[in-house]
Amino acid sequence: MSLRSQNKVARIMIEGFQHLEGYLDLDVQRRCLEMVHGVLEKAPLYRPRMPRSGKLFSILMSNCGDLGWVSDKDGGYRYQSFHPETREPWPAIPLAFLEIWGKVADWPTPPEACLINSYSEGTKLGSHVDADEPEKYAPVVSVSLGDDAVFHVGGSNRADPKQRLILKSGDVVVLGGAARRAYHGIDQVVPGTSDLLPGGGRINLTLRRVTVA
Ligand code: MD6
Ligand code: FE
Repeated sequence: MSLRSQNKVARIMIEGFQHLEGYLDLDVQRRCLEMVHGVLEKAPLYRPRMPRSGKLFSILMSNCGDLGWVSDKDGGYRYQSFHPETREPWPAIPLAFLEIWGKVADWPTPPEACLINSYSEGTKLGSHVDADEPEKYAPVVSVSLGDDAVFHVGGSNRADPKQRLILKSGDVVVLGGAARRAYHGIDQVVPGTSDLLPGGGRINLTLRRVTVA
């Protein structure tokens, strides 16, 4: 029996969790990155604030799609149709991202939101459940570009044991089924592990269905 099947290097076993390693080849990753840059020209990255405390996130964010996920001190976590700083409507979701959803989501309607997370060295994303979408059953599809990230995923209670895996550039993760309600986050981004982004760092896209069709 190999080490892997003996559980020394365990595969994540949560119903509805899929880690599609190397799903996007380098050419597609480069095209996706160009499209991200196109979106960010119209909807620049900004640093959101936590609800109530007003504490700044360590990562930068933007969105494309009819709806974008935003957070600030007074309004809290929510979806809205415009950029919180420019007040302009979010740009459309590029076709290439819609195609990824079409291939992996197994869901009849298209995503309405694509959140863009940008990590520089030393930034992380605390453990959370994606729970701000009225549509609770559609999966969330995530695309990783750039440096490796240490991702954790646990159960539906914050204290449940967590499993960790490395997300590499071109990996796609699907959180559907029970995994849709699982706590997850990014512990760290490992510098110098990819040269896709000229200055290093990592970009993650999460595609979501927000409204109940
Ligand atoms: C990230 N990802 O990879 C953060 N959420 O930067 C998420 O928070 C996430 O990977 C829902 C579904 C998949 C994810
Ligand atoms: Fe998430």
